Amino acid sequence: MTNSTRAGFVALIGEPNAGKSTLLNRMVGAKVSIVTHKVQTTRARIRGVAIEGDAQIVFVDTPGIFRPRRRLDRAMVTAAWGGASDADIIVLLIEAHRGLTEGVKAILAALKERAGAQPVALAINKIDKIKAEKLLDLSAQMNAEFDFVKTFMISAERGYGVDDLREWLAGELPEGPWYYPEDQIADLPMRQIAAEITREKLTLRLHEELPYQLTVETEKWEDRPDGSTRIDQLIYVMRDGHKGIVLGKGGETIKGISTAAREEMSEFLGRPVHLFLQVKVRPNWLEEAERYSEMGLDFKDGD
Ligand SMILES: Nc1nc2c(ncn2[C@@H]2O[C@H](COP(=O)(O)OP(=O)(O)OP(=O)(O)O)[C@@H](O)[C@H]2O)c(=O)[nH]1
Ligand SMILES: [Mg+2]
Repeated sequence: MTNSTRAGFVALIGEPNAGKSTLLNRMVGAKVSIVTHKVQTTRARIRGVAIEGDAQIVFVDTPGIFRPRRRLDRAMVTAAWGGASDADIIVLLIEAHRGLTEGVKAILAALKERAGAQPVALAINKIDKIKAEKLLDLSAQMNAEFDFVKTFMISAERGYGVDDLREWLAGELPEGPWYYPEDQIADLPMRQIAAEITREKLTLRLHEELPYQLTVETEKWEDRPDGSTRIDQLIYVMRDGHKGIVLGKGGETIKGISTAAREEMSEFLGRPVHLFLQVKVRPNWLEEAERYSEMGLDFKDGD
């Protein structure tokens, strides 16, 4: 055999909202990780698979890295660093218009401590938001702070520079057999993807702290003989008042959320979906180990 394949893991790390999930979805060519304009959207590690020539690149989307306060925050940040340590290559995403923030500095300091573990590339994202001449200054400033193996200027949303990044990553990965079958694009269980879709719609429609105080779990999944799927999900909130807000006047809010989520699930699955959402008040869900395992997080990481 003269044909040799390459395969490996690329961790996308960065501050919340940097565009990691947007980039993962673009690389994979499908929406496997939810995206919102709010910080701390992604809660666990999500793998998406891209193929570039003879290379299989497994992108690992991670929660944003920030100063954690709650147990959930700590578990998320630990999951992000765990994603980095398992990877062959790390890509640090920063936002072009925000530049070298305090949060980015903190991440660079942590990267320096584990220096040499893996090569780290820099992706300056959201270049559609700033003028080209400013980008060169930012790139120089970043490279003075850390020894990046390579710097890319991209727009994950518009697709600029993304092909270059993917081609470069493919060439850097070690030779070896592919990790996943050719047609697999994600390794998240369907029921978890479905829960994430609903959480995205909740996060988009609810305000302030509420999105951070709820979680969604898929309770039941039934593929019916008529070709449709029935999905039952629970939305855990912390207070009665929150339940009222999620439901909305006459159930209007939850109805809108349910419709949006159902449509996206149908599209993803390629079959009609009947979605049943139930809101449950669970004051202490943030301290329940089972909630974390459902999210794909380790409860003990929050200690
Ligand atoms: N203008 C612009 N917006 C972008 C770009 N990439 C991502 N965004 C937007 O930035 C916001 C955050 O994107 P996400 O992909 O959810 O960011 P993230 O890094 O995964 O965020 P967390 O999961 O919270 O850590 C969304 O509103 C995206 O649409 C880009 O290249 N240009
Ligand atoms: Mg994300």
